[in-house]
Order: sequence, then structure tokens, then C-alpha cells
Amino acid sequence: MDFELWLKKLADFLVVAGVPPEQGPIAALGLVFLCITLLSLIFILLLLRRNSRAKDAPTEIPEETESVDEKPGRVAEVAAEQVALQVEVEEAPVVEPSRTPVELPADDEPVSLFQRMQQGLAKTRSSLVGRMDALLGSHARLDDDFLEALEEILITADFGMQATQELVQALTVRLKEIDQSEPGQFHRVIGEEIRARLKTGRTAWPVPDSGPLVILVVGVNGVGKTTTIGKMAKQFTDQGKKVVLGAGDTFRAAAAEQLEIWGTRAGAEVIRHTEGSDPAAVVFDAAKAAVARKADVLILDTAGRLHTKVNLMEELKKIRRIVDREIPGAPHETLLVLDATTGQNALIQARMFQEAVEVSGIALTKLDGTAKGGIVVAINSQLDLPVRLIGVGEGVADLRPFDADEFVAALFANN
Ligand SMILES: Nc1nc2c(ncn2[C@@H]2O[C@H](COP(=O)(O)OP(=O)(O)O)[C@@H](O)[C@H]2O)c(=O)[nH]1
Ligand SMILES: [Mg+2]
Repeated sequence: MDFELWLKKLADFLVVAGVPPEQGPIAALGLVFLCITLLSLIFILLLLRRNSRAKDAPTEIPEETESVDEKPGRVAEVAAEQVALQVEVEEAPVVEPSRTPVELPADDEPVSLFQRMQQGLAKTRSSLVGRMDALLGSHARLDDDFLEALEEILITADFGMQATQELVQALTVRLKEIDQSEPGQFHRVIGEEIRARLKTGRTAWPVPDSGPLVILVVGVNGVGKTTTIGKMAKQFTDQGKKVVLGAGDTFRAAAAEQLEIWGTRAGAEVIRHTEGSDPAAVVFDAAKAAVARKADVLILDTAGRLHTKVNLMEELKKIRRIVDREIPGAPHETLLVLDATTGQNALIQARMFQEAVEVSGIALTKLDGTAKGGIVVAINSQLDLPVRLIGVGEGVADLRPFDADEFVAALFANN
């Protein structure tokens, strides 16, 4: 047979090359087997490469490349363009060829809202969690030294003295549970301890016996009252509720104008008087309008300071009396707006307002603007008030009901 002859020749060749004569045939057979295996492997590899190229090909090849092949006259032109682009192309980062675009699932809203929340808390997340992880990495043991450094991180993140000490104490007991090489375990334990110090899950607005739900919004200048009212109004009208807004901040004309812009956007009627007029009179008219129009919600803006010598707190008390006279039981909610970026000062403001008017809940704005989101925990542990809303950005959807579980998850979830 041809093959046998060929094999014999190969064996002879191997003998000449130095293989002992009695092993010549077996060595030849081995060599043939080796070659066949190698060739099969190369064939399989080539097939795989071809396959993966075929997948990328449609998005990879621009139409123009084809036309260059067809019309050689264009080659010089395209070559010149390519030279011009060379520098740019060389410096550009290597981008994965675009595959089929990923379709978001239709019911993606909870995911995207959570992600938005995570983005809003990104500063706190990276400073707090980032520093904790660095601490875990730099300490051989979770000892007193570690706890001391952790205490400092919590204080700088505005957790406040009380919550910080409580947290460190609780962690001292639970450190045994933590395998230091797994930062996820530490996140879980500290997350649980923080969650345990946050009072609320989502809390619903009070439901009035009759008439509109009246929300009085108070707080010092610039904390975000008007913006928060605008966002709330939009959210309520999006739910199909009829909303009236009262421009009780008569200190600056711009305040009422700002509210009117939000009113237009939200489709809510705005009751306003001229600059410098009596805020109580605006509130009186707004309450009358809300009842007359059978509104579902009346939201009252107020000033953070006043023209006259009248004490701001006295003015707020008067507003409460007037609105209660027009709509018995109102205001059903007195929402104190606090600016998260002012840190511990927010707590001082809260005490000041709490003493004068019956604050029933807090809206904490501008959490997106601070790395000190621990203020949420400080407020929860030091004030006997629920945090109802948090502001994590400028968009309407960035004003969110405060949900303690979601807050902790947004800070510590790994993704
Ligand atoms: N980044 C950010 N800015 C906010 C938030 N809430 C309010 N602001 C901004 O804070 C500024 C003051 O808000 P404003 O509503 O006029 O405060 P007011 O004086 O209390 O009525 C405005 O520029 C708002 O856009 C928030 O949650 N995040
Ligand atoms: Mg305002």
C-alpha cells in the first residue's frame, strides 16, 4: 500500500536522523499521529475565529470600505482622510464593537429609580464606603485601633456623636462575625446596624377626614422649600390629584415667580399676592381657593425670613391658625425642609422650628451635593421626626419618599 511505503520511507529517514533502527517504524507512526492532531487543532481554531468575526462583522465594516473596493478612484481620497484621522484614531480609547443594543425591560422603573438614588448618593457612597474598605485593607486585625479610625470616618460623614458611638459600640460586639477579607460581610453588618437606627420605612401622607390634604412647608432660606413643593406638586398631579399652591413666601417677588413656574409645569393653580404682602392673607386665599376648587392637595410655601420685625416663628404660628380656621384640622402635615449639605446645623434648625411650630416630618434635600449623607442617620437618631422625603438631585423624580431599607441598600449594595 502507498501509505505503508510512505511510512517505511519516513522510518528510514528517521533512522538516518538518528533514531535506533528497531524503533524506526513506531517513531514514524507516532510522528504521523502527532501531525494529524496538530492539524485538527489548527483547523478547529480557525473555525472558531471565523465564527467570532462573522458575529461582529455587520457593525464593524462601514459601507464606505466596500465602495473603496468597487471604485479604485476613491482610494486616494479615502487614504488622505484616513491619514488625517490617524492621530485621532490612535489616541482614541479602544471601544468594543457595538453589539446588539441591550433592550431595557419594560418594567425597568424600580431598577432605574434605585440606580438614580444610588447616583444621588454617590458622593456619600464613595467617601463613606470607600474609606471603610480602605480601612479594612490597611488593618491587619479589627481591633481598637480599627474602631477608632472607623469612628472618625462616621463623624466626618456627619453621623453625629450619638449615632457614631452607638454604631461603634454595636460593631465592637459584632466584629467576630466579620471575615475581614470579605468587605461584603462588613458592609452587611454595618448596614444592618445603620438600618436599625433609622426609624421609618415609607410613610404615607395623612388622610384628612374631609377637604384637601394641607401640607405646610417651612424651613430657613435656600434649603429647597420652593423646589421641593414644585416637585411634590408635579408628583401629585401625575397621580391625577388636583393641586393648589399658596405662595406664602412674600419676601421676594422671585419666590412667587419660581412657584408659578413649577405650578405651570405641574398643572397646579398658584395663589399669590404682591411682594411684601401679608403671608397669612395669601394662605387664607389659598385655603379658600383649594376648598372652592375641591382640590385634593394644598401645599403652602413660606418664607425663611421676613420683611418686618415680626418673628418668623410667630408668623408661622399665625399661618397655622388661619389655615386651621378655614380647613379644620389643617395643616395635616408640617414639613420641615433641611439642607443635607449644612450638616449638623440642620439639627439646630430642626430644634428651632420644632419648638415653635408642630413639625411633623422632614424633607432632607441636596443629599446629592454632599459626601456627608450620615446626616440622615443623625436626624433619625436625634430628632423625634420621620424623614418623609429625600432630595437626591434637581429632577422631579429625584425627590423620593425616604425608605430606610432602600437608603441602606443604595449605600452598601455591591454592583
Ligand atoms: N442638587 C440639589 N439641589 C437642590 C435640591 N433641592 C433644592 N435644590 C436647589 O437648592 C436651591 C434653593 O432652592 P429653593 O427651593 O429656592 O429654596 P427655598 O429658599 O427654601 O425655597 C435651588 O437652586 C434648588 O435647585 C436637591 O435635592 N438637590
Ligand atoms: Mg423659596
